[in-house]
Amino acid sequence: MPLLDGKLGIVFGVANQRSIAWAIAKAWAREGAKLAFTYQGERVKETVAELAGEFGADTLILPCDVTKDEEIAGVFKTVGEKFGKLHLLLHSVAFAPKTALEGEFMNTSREAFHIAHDVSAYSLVALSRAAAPLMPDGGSIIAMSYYGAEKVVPHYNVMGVAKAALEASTRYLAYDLGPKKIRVNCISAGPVNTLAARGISGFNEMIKHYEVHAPLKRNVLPDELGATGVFLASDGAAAITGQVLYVDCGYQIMGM
Ligand code: 0WE
Repeated sequence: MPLLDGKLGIVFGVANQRSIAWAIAKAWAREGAKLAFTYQGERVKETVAELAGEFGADTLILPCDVTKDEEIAGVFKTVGEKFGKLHLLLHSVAFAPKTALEGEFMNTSREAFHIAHDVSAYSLVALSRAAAPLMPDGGSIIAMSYYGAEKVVPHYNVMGVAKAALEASTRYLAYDLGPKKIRVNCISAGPVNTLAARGISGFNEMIKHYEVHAPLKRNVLPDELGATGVFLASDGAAAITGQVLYVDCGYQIMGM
């Protein structure tokens, strides 16, 4: 029996085939979940439609800029009408202005700080609040994080601060939603070569650094993040909430 048979889910953050959100969505679908997708901006609409079309021509695909309350309300109104309820939500959305990921953290502008936190952290709070009424049977909410939330990773800068806010938000949401049997967890992934990683100077060096220093001597594969996504969504993780799971080939345990 598939692990997510009959589960209804929504996935935020597919941009293309390499997206972590896509790897987790594929794994969820393979285990029997029925999924809706959102996309950010007309530029990726076509790509998401082509990918999500793999699950049938009737797959729900909705626009959502997570900084717009009306768009979030629209998404959950439509999902309520088409699905009736929801069990799974994946948050795989982050953005900071490019200039804030270069140079010194100290020089982060008020505007860049605001944008990074609005898109990458507050959005989890807004999406969870909107999803909860559609999860009367309980549910599993998963957000993607990164090690830069807890230790300094040069140039990750304001994204590290926003991921720290995301992880803390995960804990407070887990407390609020626990009585409703809704679990909220983060997957802290090692570096993955996605669109979000492209153009980040030194990214290839970071990949090599993990191969040398992570206990498993390699980098995490998208399919492995998919498998962790399935686990956290499944009853195997029924007693796990408010946690940050490191899926990073062990890198996070190292002191040197
Ligand atoms: O969370 C991320 C990246 C998120 C991200 C990426 C971009 C690139 C394009 C957020 N905002 C933007 N804005 C853009 O204009 N990661 C975990 C990947 C990542 O990004 C880094 C990393 C790693 C790892 C940036 C600097 C240093 C390391």
